[in-house]
Amino acid sequence: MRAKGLGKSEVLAKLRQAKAKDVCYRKGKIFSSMCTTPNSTAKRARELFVESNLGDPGLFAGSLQLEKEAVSSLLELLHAPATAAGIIVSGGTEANLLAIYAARNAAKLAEPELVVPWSAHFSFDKICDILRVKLVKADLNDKYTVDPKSVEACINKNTIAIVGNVGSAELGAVDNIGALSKIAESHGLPLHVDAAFGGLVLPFLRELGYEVDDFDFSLNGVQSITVDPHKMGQVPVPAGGILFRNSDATSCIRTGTPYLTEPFQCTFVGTRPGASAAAAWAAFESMGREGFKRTVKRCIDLTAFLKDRLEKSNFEIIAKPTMNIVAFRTTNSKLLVDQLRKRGYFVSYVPRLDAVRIVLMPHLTKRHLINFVQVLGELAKA
Ligand code: 0PR
Repeated sequence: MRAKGLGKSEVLAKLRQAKAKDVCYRKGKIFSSMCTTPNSTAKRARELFVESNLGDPGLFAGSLQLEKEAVSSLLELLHAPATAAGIIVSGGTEANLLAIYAARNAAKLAEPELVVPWSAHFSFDKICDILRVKLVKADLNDKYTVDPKSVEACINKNTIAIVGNVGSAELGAVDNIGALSKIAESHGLPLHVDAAFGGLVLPFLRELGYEVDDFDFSLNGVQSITVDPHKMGQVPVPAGGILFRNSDATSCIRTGTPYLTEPFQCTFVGTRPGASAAAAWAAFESMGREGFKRTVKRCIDLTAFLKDRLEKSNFEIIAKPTMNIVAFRTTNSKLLVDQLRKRGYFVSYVPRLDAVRIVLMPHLTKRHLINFVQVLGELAKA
């Protein structure tokens, strides 16, 4: 650290220099991220609540109120009963961690196992390592959704919970949560739904008239849901969400905090930003269902446009997109991703599918896609 501090303007100049090296969503070259340009009101909320620490909520009653209200909006959207509860956390990883932590502690088994789809997000690898739970991966069918028969075959006396995807990270694939819910109920197991991405897409797709099967608390086996405001909620990072059907579930993940303003915490982290809750609240209030519907429609229309262009260029689409993620294959997908990167484009290479993944987030426009497809065409010819 320097001995004598710099003036504010010098510090800001250095910050601007560093910021100039970051890629900006608005430039329309980030096709690999599930995050996006934040909602402007949510950004302002973040600034206003920058001091707030919900790790010690007795000091920040206003922030706590906003967290409760933001959680209520998510619970209502996902058809939770009155017994439900939730927390705004740091992201999908912490949300999934808390769900599995609660399931593991409730089950009290010596050799716990968790059944997840083969397509589960890599956060479950971390979670099972931390919690010392054996990770068991169920097979997928030809639509890249989990095969319920395989899930059932993976269940044994050590199983603590099963997980379903509502928007797999790689393809946006939606598992048959109805079938998983029945399996969970028949085995007396909790079903955790990872809707980190899809939880703020599917409810609006349904309102737009798309056929969407039940995937949330309307199914009795669903005991917890991850749904992240910092993905399709357009809330600044970090803002994740974990929802429990029954607030009793949080009693399994309580840690005593004897000298703080509240007697216990249920989160993995201690000090945590009230600004995340305030920003989520502000995004939900300022966009409302209408705003979300508009955003989702735009992203879905962009997805259909891109899929059509990719097909016309003879790329192999991996699975019919269910939401705003499309993946395709070409003779050398990895090389294509590297070449795009040299042209300033960020797309994901998914090794286990040997595919290129594109996430159509709200920061993208049709003009960006037209430019992108043109570059793809040039690379294909070269
Ligand atoms: N569950 C699902 C289904 C996810 O897609 C993700 C992250 C998580 C859980 C974990 O969430 P957090 O990263 O919030 O803890 N999905 C993105 C991915 O892995 C995360 C991401 C976002 C990656 C922006 C890159 C990026 O630029 O693709």
